[in-house]
Formats: sequence, structure tokens, C-alpha cells
Amino acid sequence: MRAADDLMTELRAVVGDANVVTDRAVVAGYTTDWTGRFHGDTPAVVRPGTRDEVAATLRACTERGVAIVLQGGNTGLVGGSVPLHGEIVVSLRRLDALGPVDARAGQVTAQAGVTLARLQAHARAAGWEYAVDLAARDSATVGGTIATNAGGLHVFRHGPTRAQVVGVEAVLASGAVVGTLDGLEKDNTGYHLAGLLTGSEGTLAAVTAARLRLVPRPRNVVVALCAFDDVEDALDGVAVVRREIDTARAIELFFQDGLDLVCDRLGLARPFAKRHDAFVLIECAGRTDPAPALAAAIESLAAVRDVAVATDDRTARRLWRYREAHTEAINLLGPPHKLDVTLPAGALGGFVARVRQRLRELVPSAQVWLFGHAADGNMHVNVTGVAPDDDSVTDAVLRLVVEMRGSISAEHGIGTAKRRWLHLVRTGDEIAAYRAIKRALDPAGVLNPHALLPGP
Ligand code: 2HG
Ligand code: ZN
Repeated sequence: MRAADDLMTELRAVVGDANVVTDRAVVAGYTTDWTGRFHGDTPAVVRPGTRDEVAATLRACTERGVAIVLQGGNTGLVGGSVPLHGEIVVSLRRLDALGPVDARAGQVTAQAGVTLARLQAHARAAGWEYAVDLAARDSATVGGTIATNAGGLHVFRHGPTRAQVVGVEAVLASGAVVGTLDGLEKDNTGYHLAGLLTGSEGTLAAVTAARLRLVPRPRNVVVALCAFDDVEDALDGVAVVRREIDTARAIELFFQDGLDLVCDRLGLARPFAKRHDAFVLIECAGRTDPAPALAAAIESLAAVRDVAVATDDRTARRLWRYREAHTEAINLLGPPHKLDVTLPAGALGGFVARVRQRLRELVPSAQVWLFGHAADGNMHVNVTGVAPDDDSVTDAVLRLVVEMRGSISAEHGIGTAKRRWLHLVRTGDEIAAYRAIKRALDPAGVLNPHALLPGP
């Protein structure tokens, strides 16, 4: 008890009384994840406002062997940013400085707590664009998206978050500050810490700021929603779009049942009078108008049954809502089980049929919702109507994915939700190497100790 009191006293001295939050009502916003599936508890939420305060916070916790969960916007979907084992929450949201866009380099420096939406707007105002985009953009933070190597809507065109990170500034568990924000595009000098820390899910260090690559801002954006009779036709269409249209930057897939749910729950008008099985949403963005090439490609697809095209922002946002609102609409049914998986391109259609069948056999009463990033082979399998702590659904889906030579995490990470299954896709030697890296950077094991790596 004394040790805990000492720690609180020291943390208050570091970040100020107002930033060691223990008020239960406020703390509640940090202890449950966005889906409502993962609930934890914490003695305190610590909110450092500078890199040096982060360093002093981590040092104080390490010296006492007190576990920490780092948190950004708390929009993660794998239970990796909530204190499920009573950890102290260190929220990095107050680190929200955003530097000017470096026009010569096409880069910007952002602190960990800057939201994705703010970063995007900032880049756009300077004639650039930040390539990572995802539905949780208004709350998700730079630090959180780096910790999870977030993917999102533009991965097949621009790569995941790791491809945007030129450098990081990070604080190790000891309080040591490592990394660089110099922004050298070519710097071949040893282990690439920025690459290692991106996707490390708060287990190796606290990323406090990042130097991020920007891409040219496209002036013309066109969105089309195409309907198909089945998933195989839809995936053939996806392949044609990828091959024929160099401005394509998002190619998303969803199904009639998900569209019905979104429209019914959120009161949206249906896009088409007729019902179809599969839908592909395509967004093209370029300096010149991508509409003619997109129209020609769609015209060449005999299997397209219905099309809606948007060339203005309002209509584009309406079409996007059918896809992006899946997460929100599904959550209205109760906390879902979320499996975020990738399949080899050729296996994606088969997976859609097999996962539905396997889950029907396993839990006939469950509802299965499929949607995702078609061009990346990334399917989001959401299952509702199953108790939050029933792992049989996760087990069945992840084993099927591995059978079909896919990955158990495409873009959300492992968190606490999937660490028991890491061995399905990583060998014992690989997991031992992960543990050795963890021990080297965080010898006291205080940084997010229950995420990513399987228990002993
Ligand atoms: C998306 O693609 C996000 O919309 C969330 O990755 C996926 O809710 C999900 O399962
Ligand atoms: Zn996604």
C-alpha cells in the first residue's frame, strides 16, 4: 500500500495533481474499450503533457515494477489499450503538438496525441495528404495508430502506418529517450527502431512523437458502389479495378445482410431498388479526373448488376456510410467478437463461404457480419449473439484462417484478444525472439505486459 502511495505521490509531482485522475466517473472512460467487450479497472489514469513527463512516469513505474497500459484515443479493437489486469493507464492524449508541414520533404512531425482527423486536415491545408485513413479518424491518435500499425482504407495504394513513419521519438521503460525526428528518407544505420516500435502495441516503448511521410493531395475524388450476384464476381471485379485504374485508393467489400443492418439501424435509404449479394465500393483519387477510367472499367464488367456513382462530396460520403457504418451498426446489437484477418487473394471468396458455414455449425444462433478491405484480402469477421467471454468463435475463425494460409491479424493487432492464438502463425523460435526483444527493452516487464505476447 505504501509503495502504491509513494508512486501516486511521485506521479502527482511529475504531471501535476490534476493529471493523475482517480475520479471513478472519469476513469471509466479509459477502462472500457470502444466495443464494450473489454472492461478493466485502474488505480489511476496518468496524463503526462510532455515527453519528459512521459519519461519520468515510465521510470517511476519501472522502478516499482508497476504495470502500465499506454492509451491514445482508445479506439483499438483487440483489448490492447484497456487495463484488464489493474494496470495504471498512461494516456498520451495531452501530447498534441503538430508541427508545420515541411513542404520540401513532404513530411510533418506530430506528437502522439494528435488525432488522425486533425493530422489529415493539417496536411490537406498545405496541399498534401496523410495516407492513413480509417473510420475512427476523429478519435484515433497518431500514437495509437503507430502502436497498432493501423491499416485502414488505403493500404494497397500507400501501405500501412509503418510505411508512413520516417522516424519516431520514443521513451523506453527506463525513461531513456530514443529515436530521431530528423526525417532522413535514407538512413541505413543499424536496427530500424521506428519500424520495430510501429506495431509493438505499447509493449516496447511509448512513442511520443513521429515524423510522418505525406503523399500528394489528389484534387479529384470519385466513388462508385457496384453490386454483384456473388462474392466471386465481386472479387473478379476488384482485380480488374486494381489492374486498370491507377488512381484507385480504396476497394471495399460488404454484403446485403450488412447493408440491411446499416440501413435499418441507422435509418439510411437503400442505395438500390433491387437486392444483391455482394457490394464493392471503389474510391479513385487523382490530379486529373478519374471518372472516365472508372466508368470504362465498370462498363467492362459484365457481372455488375447495379452501380451508383458519386462525383461530389455529399454523395460520396453517403456511399461511404454504407461501408463505414458497419462497425457502428453492429455494435448496436451488443458487444461483438471481432476477428480481423487476411487471406491470400485467391482464397478470399472461399473463406467467405467457409467461415459462414463453420460458424453456423458452431453457434447456430450467432449472427455473422463480413466486410472489409477487398484489395488487401482483409476481411473483418464480426460475430454477435455470443457471450463476450466465449472464445470458441475466435478459435474456430482463426484456425480456419490459418488452414487457408492467412494471418490472424491484418490491421488491428493482437492485443489481449488474440495473444492465445499467436502460436498459430509464429513459431516457438519466433515467439522466443519476440520475448528476447521485450526483455531487452523492458526488463521489468511493465509496458502492456498482457498484450501481444502469449502468457508464460
Ligand atoms: C474498418 O475497416 C475497421 O471499418 C473496423 O477496421 C472493423 O469493426 C471492425 O471489425
Ligand atoms: Zn478495417
